[in-house]
Amino acid sequence: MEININKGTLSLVEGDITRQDTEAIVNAANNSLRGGGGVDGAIHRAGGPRVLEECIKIGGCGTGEAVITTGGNLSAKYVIHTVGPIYRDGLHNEPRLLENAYNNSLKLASSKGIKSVAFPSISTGAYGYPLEAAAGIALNAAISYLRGHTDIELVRFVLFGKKALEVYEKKLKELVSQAS
Ligand code: AR6
Repeated sequence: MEININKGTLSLVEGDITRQDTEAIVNAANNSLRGGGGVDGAIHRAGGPRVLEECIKIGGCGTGEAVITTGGNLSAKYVIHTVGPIYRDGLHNEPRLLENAYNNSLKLASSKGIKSVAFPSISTGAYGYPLEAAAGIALNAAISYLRGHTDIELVRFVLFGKKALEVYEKKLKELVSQAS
């Protein structure tokens, strides 16, 4: 599914974040930036040691913040590493922190002149954020960014599995119909 917003495109695809040809891909990292499982493991495996070396030099990343490295052996030129919140009960600032992770990643991409960014569904794996709620926050952040800025031309969400894609598609349809 793909929609145009202002001068940009918001697209939803099923797939593997490491295979994306966007200028930047976003990693669902942890505070240490030393790698892990899920998206983080896949990105470091595909990106190679250079990505980890740069992460170690940076030293760490706060929850909701974002940092950038090169893409190493990936097709993407850059990896933006962001840290989503660990979900407890939704009452510990998790929505705001998740929103910050998307917004700070987009701001960082913009500051580097990056025109296309692919995101995974941050916090919805090991960090346990309920998928539907996370989809709403992720999509709202991307929609707001594209409405307010024209520098980033493509924001793509890369969902792991058909079910996750369907949840995002349903949420995007709801958000678009509310807006019109
Ligand atoms: N491409 C796209 N999406 C993926 C891929 C992939 N290759 N692999 C998994 N997903 P997670 P988190 C989906 O756990 O919840 C790591 O250990 C997955 O189905 O990668 O933010 C870090 O080091 C899920 O929907 O990230 C942290 O410690 C989503 O990506 C912690 O996990 C995110 O799942 C971060 O947890």
